[in-house]
Amino acid sequence: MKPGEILIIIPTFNERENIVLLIPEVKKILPEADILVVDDSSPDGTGQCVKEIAATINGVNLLERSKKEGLGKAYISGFKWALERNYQYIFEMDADFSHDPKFLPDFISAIQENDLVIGSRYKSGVNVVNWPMKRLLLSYYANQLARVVTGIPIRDSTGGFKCFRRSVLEALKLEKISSSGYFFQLEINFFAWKRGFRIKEIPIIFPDRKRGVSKMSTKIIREALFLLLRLRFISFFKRNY
Ligand SMILES: Nc1nc2c(ncn2[C@@H]2O[C@H](COP(=O)(O)OP(=O)(O)O)[C@@H](O)[C@H]2O)c(=O)[nH]1
Ligand SMILES: [Mg+2]
Repeated sequence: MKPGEILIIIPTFNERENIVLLIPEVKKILPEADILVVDDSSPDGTGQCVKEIAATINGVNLLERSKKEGLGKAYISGFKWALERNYQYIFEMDADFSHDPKFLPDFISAIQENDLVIGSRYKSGVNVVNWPMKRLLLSYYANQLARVVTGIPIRDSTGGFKCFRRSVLEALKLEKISSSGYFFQLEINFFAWKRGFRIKEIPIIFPDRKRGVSKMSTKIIREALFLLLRLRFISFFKRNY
């Protein structure tokens, strides 16, 4: 892959301890990739930290947003940033090491024959390590429900370790994406599936974060239920999404 073709977008909110370790690790495994950290003005100074790293490591960028608006909005501004430039393969990745950079080369091989590659916690059994049982059951059943309700043939629709071909993001009407939380992931997968893009799930192992805190909230769960109903409706009545 040529330099300037791969962009890894990492959304952050209070991830200082993680991001300082993650960026060098990603660069070690995929030196040709550029990185874009989308930070929602984290009070812990994540943004400043990234600026310092960017001064020493090539291809590291920071997109600062003025307030915390959720994962979906952060990604959408990251996607726009990528599309304004020449990137062909655009990744989503969490900052907290639940997404191990060692899997990045697997995505690169799989994207050669596909348009969207999804790192899947539930492709071969359940590959989640150290999550509280309550959290695991919530995630697992939310994904099962998403499959039954929308018909989407994907086992892990809410995960955020993904690689898109540019063409998928170009086709997507970014301003129409309604979810701000994690279910934004399902919304995009649903769209890509409806549009007939080639989607592949590859197995990943997902350990819980060791540093910092999760941003999961009940607001996200509520939003998810509404999204499921809406996608169900679209699945039934509309051919085009
Ligand atoms: N920019 C931005 N990043 C966020 C926001 N919410 C979560 N994140 C980031 O999204 C990634 C996944 O969030 P995390 O809290 O680890 O979710 P969990 O693994 O499902 O508990 C992490 O890198 C977070 O820092 C947000 O509102 N804005
Ligand atoms: Mg996490």
